[in-house]
Formats: sequence, C-alpha cells, structure tokens
Amino acid sequence: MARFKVPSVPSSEITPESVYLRRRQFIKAAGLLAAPALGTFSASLSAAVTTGGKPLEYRPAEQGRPAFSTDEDRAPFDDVASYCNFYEFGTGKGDPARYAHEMSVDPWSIDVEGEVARPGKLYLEDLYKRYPLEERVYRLRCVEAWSMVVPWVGFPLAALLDDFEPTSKARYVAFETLHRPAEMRGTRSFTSTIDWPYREGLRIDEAMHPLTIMAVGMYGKTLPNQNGAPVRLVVPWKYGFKSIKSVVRIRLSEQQPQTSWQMTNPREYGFYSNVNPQVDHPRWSQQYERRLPSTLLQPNRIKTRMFNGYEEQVADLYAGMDLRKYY
Ligand SMILES: Nc1nc2c(c(=O)[nH]1)N[C@H]1C(S)=C(S)[C@@H](COP(=O)(O)O)O[C@H]1N2
Ligand SMILES: [Mo]
Repeated sequence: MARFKVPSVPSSEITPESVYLRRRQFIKAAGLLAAPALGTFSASLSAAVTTGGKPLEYRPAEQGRPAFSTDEDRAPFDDVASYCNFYEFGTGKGDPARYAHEMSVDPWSIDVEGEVARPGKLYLEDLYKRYPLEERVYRLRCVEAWSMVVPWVGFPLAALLDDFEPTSKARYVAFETLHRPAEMRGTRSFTSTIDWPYREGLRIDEAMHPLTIMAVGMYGKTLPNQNGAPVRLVVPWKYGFKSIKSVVRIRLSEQQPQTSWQMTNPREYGFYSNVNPQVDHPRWSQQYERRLPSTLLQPNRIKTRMFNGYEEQVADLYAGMDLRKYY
C-alpha cells in the first residue's frame, strides 16, 4: 500500500501555502525579505521556512461539526511554520524554523511502555498503516497569550493507546521528545533551564478524550520539522506547551509523571495547564490573546475562552476540581 497518496481534497482548499511561497519569492526578488516589515510575525523571520513535506491522504474536516473542527480563519501556513516554540532548537521564535532541519526524522519509532499488556515499538510506517488520518482544525493557545488556528492531520491518541492495552493501573500517560544533542543545538546550550528530554503528561481520561490527537501533518502535508515532525501530540484545550513535539516515548503509569515546565518552574506551570482566563499566570494575565496573524496596526486581540473554547466537550473531565489549585 502506498504510504502517501494524492490529497483527497483539492490543494486550493487545504492550503494557502503556495500563495505564501509565491509571495515570499516576490518579496525576495524585490530585495525586501531582510527588511524588518512593520510588526508582522512571518516577515520578521527571514530564515528559509522548511515547508511541509509529502501530501497525505486523510478525511477532510467535516463542516458543521464544530465540536471537532472550528471554521474560524486558519492561520497562514507560513506563520505556523515560522513562529514556533521548540526549545530543543533555541528559545527564539525563529530558531526552530532555522535549525530544525538538522534533526533527522527517518527512521522514526515510538516506544510504548509501562502499564500496558503489550509494550512495544511503533514504527512510523506501521502507524500510517494502522490509523486512518483525519483533519482537525483546532485553536492552539500558547501560555504566552498568542493563539492560532491550525488544520492538523492526525488520528485520536486513544486508538494508539488501545492497541497496547492499558492495564487497570494506567492512570497517567507520559510523553518524551527525541533527545539528540548532535542535531538539536538548543539542548547543547549552557543557558538552557530544561532538563532534556522535553517531557509532558496527561491523565488517562484526558489522553483518551476524542479531541486529543497525534498529528503527523498540517495543511494537508507531513509536518515541517519545526512543528514536531514526524509525530506530535495536540491537546487543544490546554496551553500549547502540553502539545509535545517529535514524540519517541509514551509511558503509561500509576503515578503522575513529571513534566518539563513543572520541573523548571512549578509555581508558574502546573500539571493540568488547562486554558483558563480566570487563572492568571503569575507574571501576566490570561484573559486575552493575540490571534495570529497579528500586527501592530491590527493586533487581533480577542478574549480567551474557558478551556480554549472546548468547554462543552471537556468540562466534565474536571467536575468538582478546584482549577485554581490544579492549574
Ligand atoms: N518538544 C517540545 N515540544 C513543544 C515545545 C518545545 O519547546 N519542545 N514547545 C511547546 C509550546 S510552548 C507550544 S506553544 C507548541 C507550539 O507548537 P507549534 O510551533 O507547532 O505551533 O509546541 C509545544 N511543544
Ligand atoms: Mo507555548
């Protein structure tokens, strides 16, 4: 079976990417690319953007099913692929686009271990064979108070976990990113405060929730390295840092796992990290967000919604919990 086929929707519908690339070529030809364009994010990053890879076959986002996909305006591909957080490649927003190509993503596998009846290795090619891909257009809200709408291509994490048969002791799921210093210059930096590998975790019911996906693509194509190729988590009702990139290990456990941001600064970052405009970050408000693309003249400042707008789907998971305590 061919792993990659032509996309099942016309490319004109799935991505404005080609338009942006053409625009960039025009800007470049005009000698303007290095000039600091007033307040726009994509233009402030002059690095060559690694474009999405191979086209994927997937079920397109269903119209009229807002529970799974928003019909809000999608961010341009270029913004998503150039304004990134991926500390393994540096702390600047442009660093991942500049340096993530140094990471090799083939071959790739994920170890699934811990409280499962059938621990094992999942190779990327098997993952493509086993899990039908679908598009999910989600809001991604960064803890730094910007947000964007991204059309991911992926499959429910629950499908993967079920295949390894979680035991009755599996109460949490821990994730780890690849840690390969030779290819990740940010992890070689002496100023880095993160204890690598980057780690994240979910409670088992959060991990099994139908909104929680493993993404292998965006805008109809495989992920650019800077966005977490070849496979990353996406949990849309939590702050962006929970959506761990380039995953190589999934471990089910009875105890709550440690997470990178909690380890780095427990006062500022908790295990749950649900988007919550009522609970401010100790150093800034979480009531508003800048929806990208955002410029000086059009900051696009909007109100942040409880659970990032997914309250109806996920509020039940936290019934009776004090969300100030469990931040
Ligand atoms: N391994 C790893 N995963 C990561 C990060 C990181 O630094 N390392 N940054 C997180 C943060 S803070 C955000 S907001 C999202 C950004 O995803 P994007 O760049 O694809 O938009 O990735 C998250 N996943
Ligand atoms: Mo973030």
